[in-house]
Amino acid sequence: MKRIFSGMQPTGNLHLGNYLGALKNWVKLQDDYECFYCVVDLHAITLPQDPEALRRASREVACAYIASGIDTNKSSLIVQSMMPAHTELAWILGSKVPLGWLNRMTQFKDKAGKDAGKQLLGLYSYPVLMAADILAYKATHVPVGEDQKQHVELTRDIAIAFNNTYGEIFPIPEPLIMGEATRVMSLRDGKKKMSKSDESDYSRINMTDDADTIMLKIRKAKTDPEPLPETAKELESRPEADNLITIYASLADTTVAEVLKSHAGEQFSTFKKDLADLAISKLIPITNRMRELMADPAEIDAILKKGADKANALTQKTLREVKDRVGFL
Ligand code: AQP
Repeated sequence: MKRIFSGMQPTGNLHLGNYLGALKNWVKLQDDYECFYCVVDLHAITLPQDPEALRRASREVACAYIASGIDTNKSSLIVQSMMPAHTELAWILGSKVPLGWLNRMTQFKDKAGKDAGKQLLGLYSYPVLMAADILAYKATHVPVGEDQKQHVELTRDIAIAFNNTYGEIFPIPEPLIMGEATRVMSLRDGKKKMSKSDESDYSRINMTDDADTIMLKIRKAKTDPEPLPETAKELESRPEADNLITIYASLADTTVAEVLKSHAGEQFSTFKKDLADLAISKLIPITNRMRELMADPAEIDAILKKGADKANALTQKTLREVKDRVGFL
């Protein structure tokens, strides 16, 4: 059986990168896989969070999943902290992870900056918890954006190490990196990933932005003075132009080559107008649905409880198996 696990952190507003790099693909996978889509709140607290804001953001992420097309009759919506097996398994797996493996993780290096020694243990051991998230479900596939590929590769190494020591328990999960927009870049700097934690709100399109804000942010997005080229090759040295065209292709469910076929030679002022119209037509219905869902937190909590019941049954079974192999009473 093919099973999916993936998640997003409730660390602020979800943005177009989360949507195009992950969420949009999750929706497509629902018919072919058994899917568990998680709000990873334990990961969120590896950086400081206000408790009330965290609670609200956790429900908001769940609403974004549903509003984007996750069908709760097909897929399970879950919140990481409601399944104790995630953290218990993380501890057990941690006993198989050499520090050298964690030292290679670029996300920690990026987030810790020059002051790694002052960072908290949770941020450093984040990838081990992510491995436990995936392996507790015996997931076979993990749809992620390009930025999370390294963590899924580490999960594979941990699963192999564990299986080698204790016998075959875990399938070796495959990363699924799908679509044109595997790494959406900041609207202010085409070399930087679009991210929730970027100080500038103009660097990203939030899934809660209204139509005027989307229009303004795209109009202000950094570009260069050249018109749209004829081939993708010519975009290699133009990161901002490349980013906007890739976003267009992904939103329109087409390819960069197709976008260039119909827009080559156009000035960016014209193209940005088309892009804004397209983004608004795709995102605003999701934003409106999110708002409706957020008005009924009891309904969201009931959906998350149903997901947790199913996920707890499955992950406790994995955990029991692991504990038996390790030799716990
Ligand atoms: N810019 C992006 N392009 C494509 N995919 C992206 N993802 C995130 N940013 C981009 C994908 O979204 C999923 C959930 O990510 P996350 O919210 O758990 O964590 P993150 O990758 O740390 O997201 P941010 O926005 O960069 O958060 P901060 O600023 O808090 O670190 C993942 O599948 C990820 O690949």
